[in-house]
Amino acid sequence: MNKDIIGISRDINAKERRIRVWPRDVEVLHTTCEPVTEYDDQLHQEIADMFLTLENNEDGIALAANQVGIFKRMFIANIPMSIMEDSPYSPTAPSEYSPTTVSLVCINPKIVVAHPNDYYKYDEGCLSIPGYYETTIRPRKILLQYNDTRGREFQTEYQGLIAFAIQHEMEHLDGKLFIDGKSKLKLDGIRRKLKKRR
Ligand code: QAP
Ligand code: CO
Repeated sequence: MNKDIIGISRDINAKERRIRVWPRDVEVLHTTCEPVTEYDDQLHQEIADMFLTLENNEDGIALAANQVGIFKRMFIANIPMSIMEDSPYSPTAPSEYSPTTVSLVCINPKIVVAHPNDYYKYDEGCLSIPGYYETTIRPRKILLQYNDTRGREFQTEYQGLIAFAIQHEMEHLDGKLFIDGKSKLKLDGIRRKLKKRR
């Protein structure tokens, strides 16, 4: 994580946090996050903790606050360019910062426009449901409004994998998982599959 780029102090000593997993921590994962109003040191500590946690989890590319027990409307992403075969993902690509990874912190995110009739297909997974994947489609292009780490407001258009990740993370903030709404039979099957893997 480059703290200068995401706008938080270099002095923060990040701590790894435990990623909550389904079904054990389902209550936390089903908790709706609250809007961020204070852009203070505590918020910056939590963001640094989230980045360290994501970086320490192999194959993790995005993380929502409630996945580590923080009930604030924010998520981060750290997406390797190598899996973003559909670049350019955004007109404001920070490629001059890091040629290999796209990092993102979105606070109080709101989708302003989800372009209709154009979908992106990806093998969806979740750090809170490790070992389970399912091919899913989501709108390919979104216009996102969000605040940065100091509370400044932005609107950016995203597409492809990064837009897919943003939509997945925003559902976390509303207490939703991508397996919610599936039949009991299907959920039992997923549960069994996850248990076997441990
Ligand atoms: C959400 O997902 C996402 O099952 C972030 O064993 C999903 O970082 C964004 C992971 C799809 C874009 C496309 C999952 C790691 C990580 C696993 C993740 C696992 C290890 C998932
Ligand atoms: Co997830």
